[in-house]
Amino acid sequence: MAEVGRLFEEGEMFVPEMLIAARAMQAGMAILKPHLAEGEITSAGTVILGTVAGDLHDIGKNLVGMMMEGAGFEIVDLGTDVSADAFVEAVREHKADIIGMSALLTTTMPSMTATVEALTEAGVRDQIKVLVGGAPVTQAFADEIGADGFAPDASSATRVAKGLLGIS
Ligand code: B12
Repeated sequence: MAEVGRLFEEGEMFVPEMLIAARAMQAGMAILKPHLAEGEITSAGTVILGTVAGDLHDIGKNLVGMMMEGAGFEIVDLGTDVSADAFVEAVREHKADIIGMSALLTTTMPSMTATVEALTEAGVRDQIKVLVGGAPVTQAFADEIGADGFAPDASSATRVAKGLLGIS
């Protein structure tokens, strides 16, 4: 999947090919997982993923989840139209390391701001890294709302997530 990500970033592979590769990887993981669980292999970390309130786009988010899973992360996918409260609830319920928020509409980007504020109000902001992405989202916007990271695509999302947790 790392190679697929590299080829995607270089413009040699496209979204459908990435989806096919991710699906093949998931099928392989389903076979390997029970054996990996028996061994000493530990998870890279837990990521809560969701498309923010008011937004139903999930193709990019799902791709991010698949790539991260391929890199060894545990994914808790909250789906689409996820409220700030639901993100806060999930942080409390799962011992997660990262929240990954996706927004595809300029009109739903403020839901990211609201979620970061809700995390702070709930007193859990310090426990978790916030990663944002989606076509209209930029590094400048991520900085503005106090997110810890931004990535423009699924392969760099995995790299940034690892960086946030200090994994090379
Ligand atoms: C497919 C699609 C839909 C589908 C969604 C199906 C689904 N299950 O997702 C449907 C038909 C439902 C839809 C509906 C609407 N859509 Co629409 N849709 C698109 C479309 C064509 C493709 C989006 C997509 O999947 N791209 C492919 C994925 C792989 O790319 P991606 O999402 O950007 O994700 C990558 C990165 O952004 C990043 N990433 C994504 N999430 C995350 C999260 C994290 C944490 C990180 C680190 C990275 C990351 O990594 C991903 C993989 O590399 C875009 C146009 C376009 N060309 O982008 C319009 C688009 C996003 N839609 C648009 C609009 C306006 C709408 C509607 C409002 C239309 C309407 N009037 O009803 C509704 C809104 C519904 C809602 N409330 O959400 C506009 C948004 C305009 C704007 N600036 O806000 C767009 C840009 C079309 C346009 N040019 O007008 N849409």
